[in-house]
Amino acid sequence: MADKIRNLEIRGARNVAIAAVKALKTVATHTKAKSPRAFVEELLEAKEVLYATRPTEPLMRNAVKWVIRGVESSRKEETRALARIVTSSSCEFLKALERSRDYIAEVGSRRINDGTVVFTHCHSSTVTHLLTKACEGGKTFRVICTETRPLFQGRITAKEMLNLNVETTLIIDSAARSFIKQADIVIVGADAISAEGNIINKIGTAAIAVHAQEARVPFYVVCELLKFDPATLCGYYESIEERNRTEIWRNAPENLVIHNPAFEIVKRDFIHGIICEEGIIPPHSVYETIVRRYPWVLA
Ligand code: RUB
Repeated sequence: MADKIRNLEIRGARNVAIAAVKALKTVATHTKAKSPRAFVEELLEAKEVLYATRPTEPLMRNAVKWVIRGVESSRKEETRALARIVTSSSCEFLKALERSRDYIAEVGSRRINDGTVVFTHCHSSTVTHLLTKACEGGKTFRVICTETRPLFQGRITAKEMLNLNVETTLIIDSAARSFIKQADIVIVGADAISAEGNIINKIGTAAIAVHAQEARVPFYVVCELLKFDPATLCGYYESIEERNRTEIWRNAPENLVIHNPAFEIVKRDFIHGIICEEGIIPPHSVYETIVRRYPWVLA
């Protein structure tokens, strides 16, 4: 599972978190640990392997933390009983994630009306779920999506929209400023939320946010609040994954410096609202919402 996450067979923050939780369930199902202590060590080892797959994935880290926390706080003294806790808290987590995604789609789809032009970037399963919901609600809207170099995740979005019979336009990333004027709303996903209420998403998102502000097009982020990274409270910056240079140019001259960051920060000043499991909230209220709703994330 870790290999699949690392080489992007499984991608997008939500899917990565779901895969990690399923991996812990597999560890629990197949464990040969002879003592509860050995079982917890197996889980902690799995945690390290999963954490090392992609650095900019706090939802995955929070998910793993939630499941392991259930085991560590339990008073059960048999390995089998602890394994059952992993299974039940994994299922609980996945169900809660599903409920959040549905509520986000319900709230966010109210911002789409007949004739709305939606601009998006990359492929976010949360964004496409929202657009699917709007479509199922009988709304006729149009989508503009960027191709999202170097790995073209925008094509996944385009295909999904075409499967829904939504009129879709694909543009190159550098055409964003020219096309943003046609949009009524920008909706993007997120990989991480920081303590200041900034978000981290696919490289290219920040330029789109700037263009949206210049063109006075509202810019919304849709994501579960569990993408919050508690380490940012302690002064750490979210680490930005640097991917292989060959994704940009396979046989590039060796002495050419190539940078390939997968993500970047969008400052909260550009964000009209975060559409999450609490509804639409301003970015600066993220921390209070986490304290109230997910205090264990801060532990
Ligand atoms: C995907 C990406 C998505 C977020 C949100 O990047 O940046 O916008 O992960 O997705 P990559 P979701 O393809 O490098 O993983 O809403 O599905 O969590």
